[in-house]
Amino acid sequence: MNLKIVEYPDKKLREKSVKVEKFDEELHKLLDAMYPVMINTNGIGLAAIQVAHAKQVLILNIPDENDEQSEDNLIEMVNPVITNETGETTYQEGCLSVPSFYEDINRSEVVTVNYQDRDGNTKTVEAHGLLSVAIQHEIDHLNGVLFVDKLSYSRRKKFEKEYKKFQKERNTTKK
Ligand code: Y12
Ligand code: CO
Repeated sequence: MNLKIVEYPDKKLREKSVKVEKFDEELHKLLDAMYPVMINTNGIGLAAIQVAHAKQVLILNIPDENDEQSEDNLIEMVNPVITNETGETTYQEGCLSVPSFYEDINRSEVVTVNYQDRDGNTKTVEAHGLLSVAIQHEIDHLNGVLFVDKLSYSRRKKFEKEYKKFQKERNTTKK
């Protein structure tokens, strides 16, 4: 499966992802193909819509205390739903679909998430810290929401201007 990251402002990123009903080989192939895309681009989280598949699927691989990513810590979530959220936190977020931009975003501090694994088994996790923030960021993707949508009017304006400049510069330096 050849997957390519969809980048802002592509309208595909605004699609609402559909609930997964079949936990079959096609789902497994998608999950397997998403992992190298995320790792090879230094990502810690990736939703299926970011590789043009509108399914309620996301993967996360949070670096350990030595700042290393291990496949042992890979979390695959299918049909995730936040069932409880408490507190507030601010984290500087980035997104593989919005390359080169990092912004402080306010989120819930702790979230409880119900989801299914690749075989359809039901799981629950209570997430804190970066895992909590990354889960909220990725679940937003399943609803067509991007972290830049959460910026104030003035920060969003500034972002749009800088992003256009970034895209232009990248296109002129492309071989
Ligand atoms: C805070 C909240 C949520 C997340 C999870 C999703 N974001 C990422 O995994 C972002 C990765 C990222 C990687 C980049 O590096 C490359 O593309 C090589 C990057 O830099 C550039 O685009 C130049 C930007 C974002 C994470 C944190
Ligand atoms: Co993202």
